[in-house]
Amino acid sequence: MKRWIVLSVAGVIALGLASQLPGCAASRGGAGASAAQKVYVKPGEHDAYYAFFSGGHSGSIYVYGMPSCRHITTIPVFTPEPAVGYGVDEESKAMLGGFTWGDAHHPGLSETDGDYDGRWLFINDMPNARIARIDLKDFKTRQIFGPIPNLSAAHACPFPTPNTEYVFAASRFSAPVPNRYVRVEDYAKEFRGIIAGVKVDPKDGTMSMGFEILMPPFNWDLADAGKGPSHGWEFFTCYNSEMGFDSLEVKASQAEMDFVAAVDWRAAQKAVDEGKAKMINGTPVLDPQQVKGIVYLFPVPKSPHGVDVNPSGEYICASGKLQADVSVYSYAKMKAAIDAGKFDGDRMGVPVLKYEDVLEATVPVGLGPLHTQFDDKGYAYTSLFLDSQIAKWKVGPPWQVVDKIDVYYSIGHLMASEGDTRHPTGDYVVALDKLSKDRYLNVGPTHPEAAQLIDLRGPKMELLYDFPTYLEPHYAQMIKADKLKPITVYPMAENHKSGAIKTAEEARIERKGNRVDVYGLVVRTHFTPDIVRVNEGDDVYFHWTNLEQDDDIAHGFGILWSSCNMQVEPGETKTMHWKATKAGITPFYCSNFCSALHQEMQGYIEVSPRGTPVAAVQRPESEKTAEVAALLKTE
Ligand code: RUQ
Ligand code: CUA
Repeated sequence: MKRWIVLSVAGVIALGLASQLPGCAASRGGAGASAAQKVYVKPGEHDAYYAFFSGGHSGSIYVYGMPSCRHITTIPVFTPEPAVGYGVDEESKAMLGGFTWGDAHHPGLSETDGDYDGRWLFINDMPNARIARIDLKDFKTRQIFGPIPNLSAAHACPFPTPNTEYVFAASRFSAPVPNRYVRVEDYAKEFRGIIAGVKVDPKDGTMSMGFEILMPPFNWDLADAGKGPSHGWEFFTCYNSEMGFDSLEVKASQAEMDFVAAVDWRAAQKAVDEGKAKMINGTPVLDPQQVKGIVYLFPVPKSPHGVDVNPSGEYICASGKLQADVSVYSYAKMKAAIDAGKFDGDRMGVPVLKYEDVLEATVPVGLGPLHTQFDDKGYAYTSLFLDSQIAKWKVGPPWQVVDKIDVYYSIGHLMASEGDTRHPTGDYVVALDKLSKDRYLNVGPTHPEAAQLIDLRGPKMELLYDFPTYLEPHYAQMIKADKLKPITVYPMAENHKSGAIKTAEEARIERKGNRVDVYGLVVRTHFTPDIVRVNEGDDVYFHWTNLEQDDDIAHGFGILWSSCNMQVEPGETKTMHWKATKAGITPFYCSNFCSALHQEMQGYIEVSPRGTPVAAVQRPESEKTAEVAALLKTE
């Protein structure tokens, strides 16, 4: 014991000496020390990239800074979030449409000319077949489109096209279209898959229905948009072309080949515009048995998962997840075979191209290839779920693996910096591991997921950093930070909300029958009005406007004994409903720390027994409004 202590003291001294000797850093700390420097962002400085991680079945988006791997914020999308009142105020509650969860898989940044443009982020809710649009000007969810009719879950979604003309959704499950009672045993006859093209308004990002295509009842899995020469096409993988409806883990792995579906979305939209679609549940659906030239299939070995188009748009990479290869297909060859009409029959009206007519190369990457990303030097990076590795390989002859790195553990997606664009930056790739096992302090049976930052700038991939994520990112995207210019306050001049007021004198409480509307202001450190008189049974709508135009001064509005709490950001107006169920006194307060007198920012709702006469219009006392008016002038 004593000897050990002596030795270890000597060791510490030796280490201390080494650290003072120039040039010894590498031998001392090894890769750890230099890796630490590569992720270190000094206090007060900013990261070079934003990374948007899907939150899986948490229904949210997690925002990280890269390379520091710091979690900056969470954007609520498909799930209520009480801290900010998402799903509590009337507008976001309506947007959630009665759902309280989503399963968010694949963030898709908007693109212009095939590069991320920093305008919007789209994200799918797989089970409820919805797509949300987040505005990157304020990092808020602004539209939730769906449930998309006729679609049983949207996994291959949203994968925007190079000018964000479309986002897509394809059914993970098949079901009767339109949905109706049938026997599950009649699967092959009665069930169908759907590929949906959702149009995006180029001005404001508003999504609307473009077209749907009736597909064979396979499980449609993932997608990617063509770019460059292949712009105008969207590619989808599938498994279960065997059309099994039970024990899929066995039945969906029987056939040697499944498929990629290639959709010519311009042709599909044209067919709809020419009236060739059938309306099903208010949605134009194209049937490939009748409408030709909109979709084709080509074979992919063994239940593929990911499909990824390389930056030049020439190659389509799909990996059979039960294989050890990535199959690389040539867009030019696919197009030539289509133009020559070289088909090998069809599946429910969708022409099938021959494997050997479209294949360019197979790359022996390792076991369980799932997804592929790209850099700026002509290399591809494929995640290997079974091997828990990433393989780096050359896009082009001799189509060989040049490097591999271990990840911890069981990688699903991987994402490269600007990795889905025509110009990936080649700086980093992040491994999104499905299992973290022992990598973090034990927090009980539910472990966090693990993400790992890997440096791509040297000749070999280098693991820089591990960081845990909450349940459960699938895909993520990384965009250069300087492409985003988020606002810090909502300009008051642009606030046209119907409940907004802009001066203290306009503050008032109006009654119509049982409905009471409170038009009020929140300003450091006062609610105007701070006394609200209503009757038992009233439906009270609070419209609070935060008149502040200072960075980071948000106020909260929380009502005791209720589920009512929300945040009102500078320049914003939000409306919240509260039911006066019981006579008595109910306090409310500012729930978001805003100033030294934050604790004083409070008020009372006085609820009188049913039938007590209450004024149709109440105004806060004039001396109080004058006080607030004076406060505003000094701002
Ligand atoms: S999927 S790995 Cu949506 Cu690949 Cu999860
Ligand atoms: Cu306003 Cu705290």
